[in-house]
Amino acid sequence: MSTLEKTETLEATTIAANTQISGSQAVLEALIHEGVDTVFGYPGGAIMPIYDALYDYNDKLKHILVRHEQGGIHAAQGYARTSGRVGVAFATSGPGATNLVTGLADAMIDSNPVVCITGQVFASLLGTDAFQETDVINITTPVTKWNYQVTDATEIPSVLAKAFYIAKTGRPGPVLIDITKNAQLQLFDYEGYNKCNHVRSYRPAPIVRKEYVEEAARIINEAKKPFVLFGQGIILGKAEEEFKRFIEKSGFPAAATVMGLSALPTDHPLHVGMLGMHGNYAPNVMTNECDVLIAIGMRFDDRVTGRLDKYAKQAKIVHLDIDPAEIDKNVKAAVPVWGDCKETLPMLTALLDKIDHTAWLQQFRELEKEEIKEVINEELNPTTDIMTMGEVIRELNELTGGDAVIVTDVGQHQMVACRYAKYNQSKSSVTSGGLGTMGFGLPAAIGAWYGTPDRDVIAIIGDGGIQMTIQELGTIMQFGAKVKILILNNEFLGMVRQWQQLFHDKRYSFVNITSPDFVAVAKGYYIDGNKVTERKDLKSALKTMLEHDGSYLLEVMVGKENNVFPMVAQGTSVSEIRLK
Ligand SMILES: Cc1ncc(C[n+]2csc(CCOP(=O)(O)OP(=O)(O)O)c2C)c(N)n1
Repeated sequence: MSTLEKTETLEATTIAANTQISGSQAVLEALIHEGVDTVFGYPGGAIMPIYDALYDYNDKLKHILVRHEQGGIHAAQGYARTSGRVGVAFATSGPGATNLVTGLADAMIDSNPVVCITGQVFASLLGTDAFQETDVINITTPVTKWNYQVTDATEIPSVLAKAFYIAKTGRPGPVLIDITKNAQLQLFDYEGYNKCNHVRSYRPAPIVRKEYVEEAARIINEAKKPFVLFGQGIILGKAEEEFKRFIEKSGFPAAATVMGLSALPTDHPLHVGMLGMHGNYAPNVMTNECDVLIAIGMRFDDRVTGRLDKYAKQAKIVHLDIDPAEIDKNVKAAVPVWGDCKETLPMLTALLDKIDHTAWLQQFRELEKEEIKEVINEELNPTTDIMTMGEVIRELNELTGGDAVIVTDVGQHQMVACRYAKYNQSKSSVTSGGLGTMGFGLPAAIGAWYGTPDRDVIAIIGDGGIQMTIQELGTIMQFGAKVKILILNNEFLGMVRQWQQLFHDKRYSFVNITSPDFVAVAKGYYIDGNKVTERKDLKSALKTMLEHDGSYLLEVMVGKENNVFPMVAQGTSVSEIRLK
């Protein structure tokens, strides 16, 4: 559609300026102007005027009624992650609003652009402990990029414009707008909607300092052993192509953080694996061998750095990030390249000398062989009858060819999926990286599917995590999201059990978790499913799941006490990574 056609359509579907409308209508008008097509939400007393107005927007806005507000915000996050657009969630005041908090914290730490709209009690009742009154602004201040309470409808258009602008620009993040009921009901003279493109004292895209780029290029050009670490910043900056050109010019080995997965196709010859606690052997070891560490759009999370005082001490660090707060936060940079990597990467690439780093890359490949021999072979092609999570992912790769969106929950299955899943294209990995929120997987997969309904979306979830938000099967049932749910059941809270085994003398304290008949539960929601207990049935069961036209739940029984290796034990250095 051309810009002209788009504008005409927008004019035809939105309310003209100089009309009297309610605050609630103004909210929905703002969403239409911002290009929102899907909202995940749950109604209640304090947001009823907005839901009443929504009744007339049925043809313009899809509203997905989730089964819990946490599900709503995780779905909005999943939507944002696969679509690259802002996810939107509605909730009522009080318990509705507080149910958003985990998702806000998750979106904050993982930089997801999300706008939440909560209803609030009448302004006249604020501070009186009114029914379902909660101070959501104070509760959510540390877990939002911005929040604001509206008590007068005339503010709604400009506040929502600002909300969308702040959520999606710079380092993206969640915004919460709390709207009192009187403001939702209030009629006012609507002056039309103007998108926001500037907020005083907020600099989303810094002016890039050329001298820093030049200094970074000088250091990189002198490097004998350069190593690139890439994070989600590449995806958020829509800089996948710029990144590829950057590493390909001189052949830099590059490793992904969990959040950076899929920014570069997994089988790219310069992709040397995943960083972090359960990442690959070579990138962890080589972090302490390289002479220049080029970190792009990543934040040196403790799961990536391991023991900080032994982290890459020999290397000069070049850190490219859009958020100045990340520079020098955990790891001191020799050169900070503050800016949008879509802009800084081409500047840097232009200054690179063409240097052959094949021999250096080969060192990564040698270490990789060790990991294959010690860990990967047995995980992907086990020699016992007990099924492994790794072989399930291998089979899945073979069937999808790496084209699916892989959403995970949190735990061993997450680390195994992140280690072994293949990704051919960007925005294909959706996981709770920073907060590690169990219960994220199922609702995030629903949102991920709405964000990209033409792709296969596979939610890989543990038997523990699925039970945290299993109610969202109801959302799938009602709205028909085509999500494939793959439960890897080890009959334990596996990741905690692994730690208890390795670091607490195998004192298994409350990690034994029993499960319902998941397939029967799914069938109760009219979702088809199957359970696999033997290897001989695995491939055909996965095939049936993928070929099924609609949502599907497949439970696979895997080894109860299998561990995820390699592992950088907490408090140790990345180069002390254990293979067993
Ligand atoms: C909301 C929440 N509570 C607790 C934890 C701590 N935790 C991390 S992994 C894990 C076990 C997950 O078990 P399961 O879902 O069965 O997955 P598995 O590790 O077995 O693959 C727990 C309890 C968490 N990450 N999130």
